[in-house]
Amino acid sequence: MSTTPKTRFEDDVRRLIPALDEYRGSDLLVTSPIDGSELATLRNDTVVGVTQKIDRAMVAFRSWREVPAPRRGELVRRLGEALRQNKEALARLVTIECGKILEEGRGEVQEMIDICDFAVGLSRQLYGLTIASERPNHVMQENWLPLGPVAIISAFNFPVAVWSWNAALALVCGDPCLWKPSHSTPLTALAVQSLFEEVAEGFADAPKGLSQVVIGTHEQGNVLVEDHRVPLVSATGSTRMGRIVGQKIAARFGRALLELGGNNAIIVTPSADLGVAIPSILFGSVGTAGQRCTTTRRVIAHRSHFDQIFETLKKVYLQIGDSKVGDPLAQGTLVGPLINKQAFDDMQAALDKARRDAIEVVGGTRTLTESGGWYVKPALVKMRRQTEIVHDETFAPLTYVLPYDSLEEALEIHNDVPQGLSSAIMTTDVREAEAFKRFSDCGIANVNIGTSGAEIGGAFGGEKETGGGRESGSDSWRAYMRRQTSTTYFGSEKPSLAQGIKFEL
Ligand code: UN1
Repeated sequence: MSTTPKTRFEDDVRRLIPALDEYRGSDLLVTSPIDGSELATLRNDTVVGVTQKIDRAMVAFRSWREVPAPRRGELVRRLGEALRQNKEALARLVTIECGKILEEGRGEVQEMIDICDFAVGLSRQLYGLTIASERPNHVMQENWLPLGPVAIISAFNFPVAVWSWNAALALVCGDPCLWKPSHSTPLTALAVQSLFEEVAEGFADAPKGLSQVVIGTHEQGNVLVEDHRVPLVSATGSTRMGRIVGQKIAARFGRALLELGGNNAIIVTPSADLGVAIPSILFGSVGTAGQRCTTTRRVIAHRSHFDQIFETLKKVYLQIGDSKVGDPLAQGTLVGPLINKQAFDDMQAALDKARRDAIEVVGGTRTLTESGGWYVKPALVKMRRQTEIVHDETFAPLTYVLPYDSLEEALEIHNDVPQGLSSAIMTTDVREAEAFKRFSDCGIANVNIGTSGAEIGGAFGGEKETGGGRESGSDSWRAYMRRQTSTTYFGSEKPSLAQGIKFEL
């Protein structure tokens, strides 16, 4: 697949990171999952270096919070414009660095543009309340004020979009950003940082250090997590990571916004329109090579069409495995590589466990071994019941198909996993749809729409081990500000006390 492995993507990296040489070092080898070729070797930030970046963010905060919010929005509008102009090149770099197909790379950059547009509007709508006071000549207000530097710890699978959901909101809210990208995808972060810096340089109100990138692993991330000057840490990744980060932040009374694992299911009822259900299951299950937190991992199908649905999916899974797995830059590819060997090993381990109780296993084997990347044929597993392994999130294209007899049972199976991110039901029965929305314990509950591919306008996140955070649309911006209740007395009489208390000399 690759011609000259070491140089194949050099131009793509250079085009978006003109100052690449400044970041070079010998700590962090960055490779492309497409063919294993080296993209760059970077220098990690030192612990002292990260602390200095927090110092800089604190200085930036002092001036940025004084800039009127609509003006802060103007900076984000310009960032959105820069992203529009560089959409194709950045999408390509996303594909090169994390392996998702180019079409999805474009979708990811589009999500960044969308959230910038959203945040620009928001910059004129950071509304507080006026509250009726129980006392004469008093007015009560709720004010929303900038919070401080926000740490954004992001994962490899959405290497740039997740930053933008946080950063676009944080910036209009008056907060500087410190971004610790996944150690697998630091180059896309540096590319976005370069775009940001170019925009910020032409914007007199933007202080130095308004957005900074921290390169490294969990060691560098930990400095952000433990520093009390960082009031909010927004972390996306595994439940394992979230459990550690969440506890550390709680110990210093910081605020954590956690987006952790998912184990998303689609219930397919007898009334489902299969012309709607099957494509939704496919995109949700094998899209992004099963490496979205919203990936469909379980299909819970009514026993009356359990076999039929499995057979229909099996046919398409085999077809995809034979002809649609490959170079994510090539047209026609639907499934790119896994991020690394570990992801492949984890998938094989899950399949080994699943086989013990499975009725049938389709796909799941390695393919394109000569490519230098970890490519797999998507796996479809027909299960008798929801065994222990089905409770785990395996970050790969591995879909379990489970039977159910009554809607009540389907809902029980649905909620009986530790994660609570996304969910869906395929039905043409309004009663089933409404019952599902009320009963699903997930942050996202869709009807006749798959589990992945949420729009930015809604609040994104989930319950239980998914971590409870909400980012992106709706009123998620509130997480990036501090709420203040203020009561003002504007009368000239002796002021009265609340609750009718008399306190006379
Ligand atoms: C993720 O996988 O971390 O809803 C985010 C979706 C995308 C975001 C996924 N908009 O699938």
